[in-house]
Amino acid sequence: MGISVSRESLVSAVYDDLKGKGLVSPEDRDLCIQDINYHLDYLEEAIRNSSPELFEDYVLWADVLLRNLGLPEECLRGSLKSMEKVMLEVLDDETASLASSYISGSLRKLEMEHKPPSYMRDQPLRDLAEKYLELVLNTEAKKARDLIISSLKSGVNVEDIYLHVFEPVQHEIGRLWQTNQISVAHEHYATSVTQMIMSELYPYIYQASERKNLRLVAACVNNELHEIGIRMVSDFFEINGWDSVYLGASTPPEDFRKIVDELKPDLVAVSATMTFNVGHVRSLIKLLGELDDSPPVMVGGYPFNVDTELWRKVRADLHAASASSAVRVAEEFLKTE
Ligand code: B12
Repeated sequence: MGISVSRESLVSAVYDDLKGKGLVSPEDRDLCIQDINYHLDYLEEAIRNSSPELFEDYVLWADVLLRNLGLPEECLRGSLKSMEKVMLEVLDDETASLASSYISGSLRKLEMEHKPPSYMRDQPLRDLAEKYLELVLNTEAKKARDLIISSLKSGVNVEDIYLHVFEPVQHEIGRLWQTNQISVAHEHYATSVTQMIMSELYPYIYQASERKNLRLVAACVNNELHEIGIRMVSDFFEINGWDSVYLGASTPPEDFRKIVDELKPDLVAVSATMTFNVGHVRSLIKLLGELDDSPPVMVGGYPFNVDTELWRKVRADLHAASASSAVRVAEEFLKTE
């Protein structure tokens, strides 16, 4: 179900309500309108997928972000309450009560503890991960690279470096940005160092002894820029004897369809990190389903881990929460097909 009243009139009514309550000043108008639009994008996508979890997760995330930017807690709560009030006034009863239940559910969640914990927890290779994090935060790319290459030479395998160093460090970088402890520049630097080192690891990745004569095409959906997760997934398949064709970030749907039609893979892996891109996953799956001999589609990424039933709702054939389980889940699926 969507929200059918014009977006513009909805947003300006919410803004007027906030102005009336003295929660926004005229000089903050543009920023406030941008935020209301962002809240509505997430609410619409959550409702479209019958997923209150997606909206709750977004609201908790936004609260941490905004409070760490120094905004008073009433800012987000006030916007959500104004959104709820306006929607109850202008939307049809069914949509309004659904939207209202999503918003009030998220307001209740806001009352609970939701400070994001550090990702540098007890895990294998924790010391290595902490050292790597420190080096990338100190802009020491060469030392970070030497650290990873020397641990590989001393016997640590690529999969463990991916799962227990790169993944938690990238997640931790995200948490540090969200809590205003590092800037976008630091995040960009860490990400580019991680990508630079990953591209040096292909001699290890292409070592798989037994080839399985199975082909994967893997990519991010249109508009999705977070590409490291799906690249790891693609590399795990390669390490396990598949031929992986990795396309990267934001892949136009028509081109995705054409390459799948040309290559006839045994499996397609699609990634989305941002909830507002889940609709693109849904339409890509529909498009691929129209091919003769359409291959099974596996999906994954952040929203699919927040709502563990979301993969079924977008009509994917299978889902795995992480690169560590993706190959096993795929091979079991293909065996039973
Ligand atoms: C690096 C980064 C970016 C980079 C990405 C660059 C690149 N080349 O990839 C850039 C700067 C582009 C970026 C942009 C944005 N980002 Co960003 N980003 C990150 C960060 C810090 C790391 C991502 C990463 O590398 N993760 C490491 C990989 C290994 O982990 P993963 O993605 O979770 O993948 C694993 C699983 O999810 C799974 N998986 C993933 N895909 C698939 C697919 C299949 C088929 C399967 C089976 C499994 C699977 O397996 C993977 C490996 O185990 C994250 C933090 C985080 N928690 O991830 C934020 C984060 C995702 N970004 C965030 C935000 C808000 C944004 C922006 C909106 C910021 C802005 N205001 O512009 C934009 C949106 C851009 C867009 N349209 O896509 C938020 C999202 C919050 C939310 N609740 O929605 C996060 C969580 C940061 C935070 N803590 O606040 N970002």
